Amino acid sequence: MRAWSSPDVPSVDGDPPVLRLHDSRTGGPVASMPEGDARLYVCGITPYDATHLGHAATYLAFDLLQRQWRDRGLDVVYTQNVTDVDDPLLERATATGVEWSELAERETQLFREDMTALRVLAPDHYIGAVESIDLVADLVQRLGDSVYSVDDDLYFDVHADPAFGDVSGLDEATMRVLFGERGGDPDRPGKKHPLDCLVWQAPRAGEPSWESPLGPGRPGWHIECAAIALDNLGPAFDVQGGGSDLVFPHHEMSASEARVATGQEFAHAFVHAGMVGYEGEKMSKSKGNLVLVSALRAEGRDPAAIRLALLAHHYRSDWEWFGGEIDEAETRLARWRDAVQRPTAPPADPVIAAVREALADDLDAPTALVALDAWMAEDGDDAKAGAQVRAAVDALLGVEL
Ligand code: 5CA
Ligand code: ZN
Repeated sequence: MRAWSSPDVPSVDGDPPVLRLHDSRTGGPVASMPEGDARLYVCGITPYDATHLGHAATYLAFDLLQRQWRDRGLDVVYTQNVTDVDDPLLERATATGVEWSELAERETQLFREDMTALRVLAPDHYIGAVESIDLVADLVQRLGDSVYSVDDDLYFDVHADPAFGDVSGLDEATMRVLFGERGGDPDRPGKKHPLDCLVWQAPRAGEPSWESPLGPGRPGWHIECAAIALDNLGPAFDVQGGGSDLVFPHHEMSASEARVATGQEFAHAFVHAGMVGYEGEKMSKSKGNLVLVSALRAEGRDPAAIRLALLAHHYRSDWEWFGGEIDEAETRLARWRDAVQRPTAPPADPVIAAVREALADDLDAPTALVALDAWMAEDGDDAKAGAQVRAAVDALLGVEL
């Protein structure tokens, strides 16, 4: 699939500190950060509705991560999927009388436009489920005996992976509840274990299906990401990312499938962004409590202010959008734009070091913003500092002043 175009990232002088990134699997910092190149997979959208601020916040978190890696001189290989065939998409298409593939293409295109406006770095590999049918069928075959059929649907026996449960660390009762709530079918008769997950779904009336060596059908959700990540990044890549709603079952299942198929670990680290809420609940397409990036843009909000409003929250925190944040961010943006234009300002090096230090501490953007606020408010006599700070804010935070 076509991605979108990435903004340029200026280089910043000086030596950035080593990034300490939180790994949800271990609950501590990622044990060893990549050197030379860094491979990142972030779970992409299911394109049945427009990008909301929760999606944007999650993609922004991994945008910050890439900017940190790039600042350290690493070459980043970034893969993201598009779940362009799945139950919720097909249900929405039927409910609204739109062809499912048209709905997927329309919302994917809007996502590209939103990501471009927010200056989010584009993936090197942007891959849809539909274009990955052969990859998925191949991976299912590599799962060998750990796959069994219920009617004509194929299931993965999660206990074929001795490390199953390692990503989320949840107990089985909690897993069962979450599995049922998040697309799984714990109560389906005929399965060996309630947590076994669908890898290939036989054709249903009125739904799309594809021919494959497994018989006709369509991919299960978790195997889609396992197949796309393994194909584009190989096993044992650096970071598997997404929102915290994906820790279980999605990232648990993908990791188990990949481990059984390859005999190697799926990813070194699992990094998750917190959930953005609105009107008292997680912002979600299924509930409809959405604040859309495209709606804010249509209101004439500056995308740089949307970005700043999201950066004011730590990526791992769960937080709620109330609306006033966008006005505050616009005020901050205007203040910063004036401040970097001053003929002289305080020296840039200390504030750039403070921003780098904050971001190296598990991508602590809110602390970076506070350090910048202080610099913007102080007077100084350095004639080059404005341009230097402007470039650093662009490179490290993706905000164009
Ligand atoms: N297509 C799958 C992943 S393979 C999917 O979860 N799609 S999604 O459209 O529902 O979500 C896209 C991304 O946004 C995922 O990483 C998800 O974890 C994240 N996300 C969804 N809702 C929120 C929210 N309210 N706050 C923060 N991130 C969210
Ligand atoms: Zn995924």
